[in-house]
Amino acid sequence: RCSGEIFTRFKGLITSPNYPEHYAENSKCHYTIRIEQGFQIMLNFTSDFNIERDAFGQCTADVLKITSGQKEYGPFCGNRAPVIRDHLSNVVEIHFSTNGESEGTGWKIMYSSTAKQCPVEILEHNVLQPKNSDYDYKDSVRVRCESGYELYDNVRNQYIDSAMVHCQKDGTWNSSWYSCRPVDCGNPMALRNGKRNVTSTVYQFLNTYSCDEPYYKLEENAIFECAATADWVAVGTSDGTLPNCKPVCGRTAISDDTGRVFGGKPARLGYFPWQVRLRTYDGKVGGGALVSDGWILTAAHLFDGSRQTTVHGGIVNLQGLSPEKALPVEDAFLHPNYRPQADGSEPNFEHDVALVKLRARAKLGANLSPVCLPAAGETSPLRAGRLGYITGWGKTEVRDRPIFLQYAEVPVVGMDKCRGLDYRGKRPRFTDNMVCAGQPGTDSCQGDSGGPFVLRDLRHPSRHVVRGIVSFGPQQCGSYGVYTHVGRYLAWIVKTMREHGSWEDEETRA
Ligand code: 4AZ
Repeated sequence: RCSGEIFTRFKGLITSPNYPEHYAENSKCHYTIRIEQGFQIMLNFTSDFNIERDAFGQCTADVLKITSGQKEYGPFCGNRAPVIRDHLSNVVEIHFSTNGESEGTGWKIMYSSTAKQCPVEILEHNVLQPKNSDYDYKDSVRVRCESGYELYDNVRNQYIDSAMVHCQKDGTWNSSWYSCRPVDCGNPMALRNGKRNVTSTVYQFLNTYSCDEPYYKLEENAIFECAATADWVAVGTSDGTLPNCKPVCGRTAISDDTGRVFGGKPARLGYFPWQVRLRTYDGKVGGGALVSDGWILTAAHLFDGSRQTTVHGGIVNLQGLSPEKALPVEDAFLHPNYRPQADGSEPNFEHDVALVKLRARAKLGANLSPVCLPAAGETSPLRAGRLGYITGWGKTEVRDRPIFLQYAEVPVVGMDKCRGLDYRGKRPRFTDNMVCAGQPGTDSCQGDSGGPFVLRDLRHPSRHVVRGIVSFGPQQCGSYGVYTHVGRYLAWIVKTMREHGSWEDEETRA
């Protein structure tokens, strides 16, 4: 009489037979609660609970058991009401059996139900609309992704703006084919003379640029983050331009085996990596010094006959020079005040300085890298006695045209030493824009013109700075030579390089 009853309402009351009077002996009762799928049942025992225990206090005499899906509760007996906190499925079975002996007053269950709830997070990095503290069966919600992520439909293989999803009977969302994918910034821009270092190109990953050391050094900010906008954005600075790999100047591989050009000795590759050789269209040869990856500092007088010139760099040996190995030249800029014949027949080397612009930036390395320019304000006469290197393929004691680049160490001397020399009867002008250097037996000579006179940078002793340009001297070499005082022309050099310092297919930077 107590079996087979099925409860289908969303809430209700179930009691043992005769409750709250004593239940019958030798009975087997079975009740079922079965409500709509997608809902779950909660059971609540009232406190007046009384089921007979056996002689050992165990639940073998009269027994209450509850099952729901895979879950089993009980056996229950005694006089303390059990507590079941779980949400059970939409079907619950209640079994109550009694034996033949004395009995208790039984039990009373109030049951209720709620819709099955879906999780409040559907996808990682999702944004839900509406945003509720809980979602029930049959609830619908619009799914988007948070900033930096995009909603992807893995079935149709496409990005979509949003999707409507539903909380299903089983408490899950029908969202399994959607995901929030991080935006992809793609490969960051390549850096000239540098490298990208990126582990991933998606949202919030970093790219750190580095330069091809030791010939280039990083300037400015080098860390970029993949932003929500799918752009690489500079970290820590407001301006988003690419960093710059700046040529490192003044590096030399020379050891202390100094030679004593005229009185010099052959150089090895890398000793004077800034040294270049110029040959003008009318056959005049001379030297020059790379002062950046695109500019050569030289003497203006080399261009007296022709403005066209061929430049070779990164070499010490002139054998096997071919036009194909030349660094293509774009233009030559002479100092605007240079006048080779200022007053009639007397030679004039005042402002004997020129810049040659290469058609493309040179790739720097151990054999080709620039010398440093003087610092701003280094315009006073050089201190007599300071030693520097002169280099060139000019005339030596034994050969008019040596094959190997020659170098020698010479001191700066007072201008009186140069003034007193014989210039084949001519009287060139001497000014503060010139430096006199050399010593008996060691000198620059014909063919060295335009080449650099470099001094160690007193502040950075590993660096060499071009302080002079081989300009002129007596016909008879071997004593003293006159050099253009580079520090006096820094403003013109910097201005010229800046005004004409852009190359095609390079982005202009601020
Ligand atoms: C020249 O004719 C030349 N002794 C260069 C340097 C010196 C003399 C002549 C210095 O190119």
